[in-house]
Amino acid sequence: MRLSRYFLPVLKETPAEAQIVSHRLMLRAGMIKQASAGIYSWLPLGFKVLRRIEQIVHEEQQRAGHIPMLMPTLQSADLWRESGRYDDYGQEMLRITDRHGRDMLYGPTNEELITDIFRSNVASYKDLPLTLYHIQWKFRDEVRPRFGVMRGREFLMKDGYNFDLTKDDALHAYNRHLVSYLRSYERMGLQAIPMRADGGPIGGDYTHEFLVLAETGESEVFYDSEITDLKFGDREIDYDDVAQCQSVLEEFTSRYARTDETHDEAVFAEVPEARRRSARGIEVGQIFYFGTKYSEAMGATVIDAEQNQVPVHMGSHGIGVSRLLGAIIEASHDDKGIIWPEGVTPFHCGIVNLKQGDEAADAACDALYGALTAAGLEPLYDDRKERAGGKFATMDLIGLPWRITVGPRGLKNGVVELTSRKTGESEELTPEAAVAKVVARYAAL
Ligand code: 5CA
Repeated sequence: MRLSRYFLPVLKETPAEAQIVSHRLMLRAGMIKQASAGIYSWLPLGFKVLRRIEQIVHEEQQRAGHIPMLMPTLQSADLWRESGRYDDYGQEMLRITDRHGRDMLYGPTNEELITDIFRSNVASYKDLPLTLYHIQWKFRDEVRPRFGVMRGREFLMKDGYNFDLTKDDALHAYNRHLVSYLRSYERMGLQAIPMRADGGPIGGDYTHEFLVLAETGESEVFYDSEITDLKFGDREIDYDDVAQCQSVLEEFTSRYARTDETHDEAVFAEVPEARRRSARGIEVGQIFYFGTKYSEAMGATVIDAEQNQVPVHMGSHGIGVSRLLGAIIEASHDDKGIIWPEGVTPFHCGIVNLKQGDEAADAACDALYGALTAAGLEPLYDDRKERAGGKFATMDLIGLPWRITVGPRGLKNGVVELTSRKTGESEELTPEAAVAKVVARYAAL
C-alpha cells in the first residue's frame, strides 16, 4: 500500500477522552473512531489488525478440530425464555421489538442459538463429539463502557461450543480449548495466563479466564510468579490425544493463579512468599464447562449406545477478538507509539523514502516494494512529500515491526537502512539483503 493512496487519519494531539495508553494510541494511529458510547468504527488500519487476529483464531481453532460457522447478531427472545436467561440476563441485554411486536435481542453470547441448532439436527451419540464456533459481533449494554475497545458495548468475540456424550469427553474439549488458546495468544505475541475464575451469567464451576498482565487491566489477580516462566512454544500437539491435552492443562493450571472472584487467602499463603504476586490483568478469553445446564433446559439430547435419551454435556469458550487489540498495545508500546508483534502487524514492513521525487530514491523504493510484495508480504510505502521527521513519527506511531529507510546518500553507497521498531537498532544493508532479512523473519513465524 502506498501511504499517499491510503486512509490513515493520524492525530497529532492526544485525545482528551482516552484514559489508557492503548485507547490513546488506537485513536492517534487512526485505527478506530467512536460512533457512540462503546461502539466503534474500525478504520482501515484497525480493521487490518482485527482481521489478522481473527485469522490466527481461525487457524488455531481449526487446527484443534473445531468447525467454523456463522450465527446472526439478532436473536429471538423465545429461545432465551426457554433457557430462563431472558429475564436473568438483566440490563446488559439490548432488547428490541420488531414491527410485528416480536421480542428480539442483540446477542450478548450464543449458547441458546447453538443449542437450538444442535437439537434440531443431531439425534445420535454417533455424531459426537462436535465443536462449532463463530466469530461474530456481540452487544452488551455495559453500564460503563470505557477504555476504547477494551470494554465496548459492541465487540467482536470468537465463541465456540462443544457437545459431548459424557463429562469426560466434554472435559477433553475444555482441555483442547485451553491448549488452542495458549497457542493463539502466543502467536499474537502475548502471554495470557489461565486463571481460575467464576462462571458468572454463563454458568458452571469449571472455568478459566486468560489474563494478560497489565497495570490498566480491570481484573485483580493473584498468582505464583513461577507461572510467568511457562511457555507453550512450538511443541507439537495431537488434539485427539486426551492424555497430552490433559498434561498441558495440568502444567499451565497447577500453580496458584486466580482472579479476585475465586481468590482464597488461605490457599495463596501456601505459595512461598517470595513468589506471591498480586497484579492487574486484562481478560482476553474464558473457557467454561457447564455440563447439561442448557441441554436439559432446551431438550438437547441424543440417543446413547443403550438407546437412552440423554442430555449432552456442553461448554462454551470465548476469545475477546476486538479487546485483544487493546491488550496487545497495552503489552507492547513505548512513548513513540505502538510496537506490533510480527504475528499481528497490519503491514509487515514500512518503506520510508527520504527524498520523494529523487529518481534513484523513488526507483529503489519501488523495487523494494515489488520485492517484498513478490515474497508475499504487505509493505506500507510512505511516498508522501513530507519531511523525514514526520514520516518517522508516523511509522513509529503505527508501530510496524520493520522499517526500510531509503535516501540518495545511502544509495550512492548501495545501501538502505533497516530498523527494528522494537529495539530501535538500525543496520545498513543492500536493498536485497534488507528484503531477505525481513522475509526470513516472517517465514520463521
Ligand atoms: N459464551 C461465553 C464463552 S463463548 C462468553 O460469553 N464468555 S465471556 O463472557 O467471558 O466473553 C468472552 C470474552 O469476550 C471475554 O473473555 C472478553 O475477552 C471478551 N469481552 C467480554 N465483554 C466484553 C466487552 N464489553 N468488550 C470487549 N470484550 C469483551
